[in-house]
Amino acid sequence: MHPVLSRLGLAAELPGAASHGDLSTTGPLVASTNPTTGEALAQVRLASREDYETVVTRAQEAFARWRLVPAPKRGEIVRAMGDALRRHKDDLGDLVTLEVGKLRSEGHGEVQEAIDMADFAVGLSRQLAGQTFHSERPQHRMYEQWHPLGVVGVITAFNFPHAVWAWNAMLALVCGDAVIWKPSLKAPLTALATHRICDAVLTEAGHPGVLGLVIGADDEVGRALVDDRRVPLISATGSCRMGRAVGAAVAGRLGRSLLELGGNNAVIVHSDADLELALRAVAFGAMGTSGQRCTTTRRLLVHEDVADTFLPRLERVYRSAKVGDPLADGTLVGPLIDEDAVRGFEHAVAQARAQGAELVAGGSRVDGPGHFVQPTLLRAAPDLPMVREETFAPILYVSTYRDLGEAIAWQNSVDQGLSSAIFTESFRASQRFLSHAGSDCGIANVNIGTSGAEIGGAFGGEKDTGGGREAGSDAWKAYMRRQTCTLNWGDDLPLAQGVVFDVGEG
Ligand code: UN1
Repeated sequence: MHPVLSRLGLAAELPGAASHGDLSTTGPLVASTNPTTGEALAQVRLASREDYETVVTRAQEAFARWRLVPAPKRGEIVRAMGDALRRHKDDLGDLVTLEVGKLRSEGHGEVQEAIDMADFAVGLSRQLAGQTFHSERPQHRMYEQWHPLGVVGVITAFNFPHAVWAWNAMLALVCGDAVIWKPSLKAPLTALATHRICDAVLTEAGHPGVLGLVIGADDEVGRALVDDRRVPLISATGSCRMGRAVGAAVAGRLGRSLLELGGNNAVIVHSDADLELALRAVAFGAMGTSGQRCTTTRRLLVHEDVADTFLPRLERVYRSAKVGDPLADGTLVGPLIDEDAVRGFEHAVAQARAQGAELVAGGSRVDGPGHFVQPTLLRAAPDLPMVREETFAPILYVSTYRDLGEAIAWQNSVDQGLSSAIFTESFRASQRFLSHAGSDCGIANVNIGTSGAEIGGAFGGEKDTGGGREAGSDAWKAYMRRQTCTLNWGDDLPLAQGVVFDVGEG
């Protein structure tokens, strides 16, 4: 067994559900494999429908007590959680790399993102503030307050197997909610290790069961969670297809969903761009995490005037980028998550070429163990059907433009609306991009790439990206219920809107 797993207390065979301590689960065994080598890291016995029931029952009981803890005290426990993550940062970061294949610095960056979320949530625990309003009625007062919501379901994808849970869980915890996590079956070990570290802190503080984990099949455990009226909020990160199904199911029971789905993000390199910055940002955005971020740069729109300078440089970067072991120094492109992802890559490249795209660099899988592909650059008309699709792989479609209005329209022409960026030195161009008639995405950057957002702002996007906002800003409001309170301290009962309703008593 890999030493990182032993250091994190993980065994070769693990139960796929946990709340206070692990449960002995009853589903089939699945292996978690290292995408770099194709070797199994450990096996997890999946949670069944009944195991889910145990976790949700415990979560409900735990919520009833947890919501009574003052929010700043909940914040202190979240602070201890952040400290526990700090202590395990190296091992957890390496585990992320082992299990999903992102570069070591990105694996460690993910744990840092969770620590940042904990810090953010600690501050927030003293700021869960509502507004007060002036009543139209004399001697009346109106205000709103925010109460804990209940048990929150968090569904996460393989590509951010640690941080995205933290975006949700750290907020939900200071808001007074219990959390049930259903992680991707492609990254169960990271979920187990993360859960155990954070659950130990809560349990020691006297709150077992506030955090629950169910690792199980989508059509069994996922379905049960999404359909469960005891879970008022489902926060789901993943594909647009998944989000459509989850959103419809949760809406069907009039629950609340927070969706963070696919992106088809573009970078515009304008005629006056700092090409050095643009080059580095496009390379990281498009090749980083092997193109498996929802924020990955998938489309590049380059102004005609700089295309002949910029594109050959980009091509050289693509040809020289080192593909290989994500734990090794110097690697820029690690593996895709599995064989299905490699097939998706091959299909996309073949389809784009059949539709008229021209291959500039890459285009093939890399032979050998593991699921490696070459970072791939294609010249393609911006309206090709394949360019409009999100393929979770390092494929970048490049087009040129003459007019900025046309580039912004192309950037907005896809179904998704997550992240966008422009590289320009021009005040006018950047302001046009950021204006209400500019980018239609949830994230719009100037001289910064599409990926790698900080946690301080709200994260999410429009259209098929699902409309949810997670992490910073006021994203916490999704995890609470708002109550409007009107108080009468006078000795009369005036009605709003001047309505008169005089009753007599006989
Ligand atoms: C995702 O891919 O689901 O902005 C999230 C970024 C990261 C989060 C990506 N902080 O690229």
